[in-house]
Amino acid sequence: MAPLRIAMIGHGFMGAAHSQGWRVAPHFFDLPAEPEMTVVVGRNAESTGVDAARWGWHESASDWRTVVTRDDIDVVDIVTPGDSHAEIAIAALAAGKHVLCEKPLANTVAEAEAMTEAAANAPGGALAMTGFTYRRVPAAALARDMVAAGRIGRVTQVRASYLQDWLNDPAMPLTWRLQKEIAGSGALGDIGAHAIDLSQFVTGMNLTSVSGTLQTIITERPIQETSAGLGGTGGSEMGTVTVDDVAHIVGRYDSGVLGTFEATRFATGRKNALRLEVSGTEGAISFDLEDLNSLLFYDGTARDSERGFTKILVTEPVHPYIPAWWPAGHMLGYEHGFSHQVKDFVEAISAGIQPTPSFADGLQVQRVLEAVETSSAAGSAWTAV
Ligand code: SOE
Repeated sequence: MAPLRIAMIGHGFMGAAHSQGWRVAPHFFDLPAEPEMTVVVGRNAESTGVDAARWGWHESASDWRTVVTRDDIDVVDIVTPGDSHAEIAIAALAAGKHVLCEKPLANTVAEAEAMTEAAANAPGGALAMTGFTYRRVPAAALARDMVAAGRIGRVTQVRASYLQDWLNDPAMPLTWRLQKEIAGSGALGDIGAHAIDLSQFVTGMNLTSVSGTLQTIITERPIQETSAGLGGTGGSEMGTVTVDDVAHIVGRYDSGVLGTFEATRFATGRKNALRLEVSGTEGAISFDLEDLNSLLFYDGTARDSERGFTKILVTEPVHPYIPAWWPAGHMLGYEHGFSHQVKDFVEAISAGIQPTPSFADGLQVQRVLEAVETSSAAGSAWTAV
């Protein structure tokens, strides 16, 4: 079987998650090519070496520019903060490498456009994909299948939210996710982008205009001294938070349907609740990432006396991705989405077909994010995407 030699650029939280995907997927799915975890790249040689060894990479390096042009690399996987996505992706695509890039695709629409252009003109059939991993949670994929099959009738309303609470603590330091020049935006791009993408994926509709309101709840935070998980520790010196903490959005899809969105990292008690409810003329589906093995389905065509949301345990062999894993009822977790992403990406590359979500799909979400920022700055005026 042909090897597919991977270079991963970045080694934070997402680096760990992507490594898990690359390492595990070939052992559970029959892939048409064999991913080889060739090299992981990070600025700090020592910590990159430690992570490379822990996660199963053959080597580590500190200069991404030399790595993305290496002859023994086929795929570049970008898991850095948003400010370096465009430069790395464009260089890798120009060198004919396939690219998987974390979400949001970039920090600005201009960058995302340049990346999409680079993907369209990449030499040697190089293909690019945006890492909206939650599309690959089996219950989310089932939701899409059910909506596409007409099980809830015509979609009439969408409500989506992505709720976390890790910024509630004022001692949480000023990490890169709180700095606009590195992250692009705050809750909006970090987690709101997932809610927007998932809603469009499940309904098959695209947002065309938005009215948004952004708010920063804690405007000053301790300058970061050590890092751990999403945070770390800060000192006594304070710095300014330059991104939103909360995003509220009303959006209109191309079908005319309205959707509401809330993205926040201040939803006390909510840890990683990406929720999507889609109402239709004949039923509804409801998904919550904090209960990711199940999907709620309301069948409005059932007998009056028997109507109610039914909890489908999405662990049956007939469900998306499940046959590769465990017997029914033996649950999956957060990390399985990354194996599913690898499976779909490798299959598309081997078949020479465009993987989804493409960079063009990532660009479309980027346009929504920018429209929300423009709208918020204009007193929440309705703004075209
Ligand atoms: C932190 O808010 C974070 O890790 C996001 O950056 C990810 O995109 C999301 O999947 C989980 O939460």
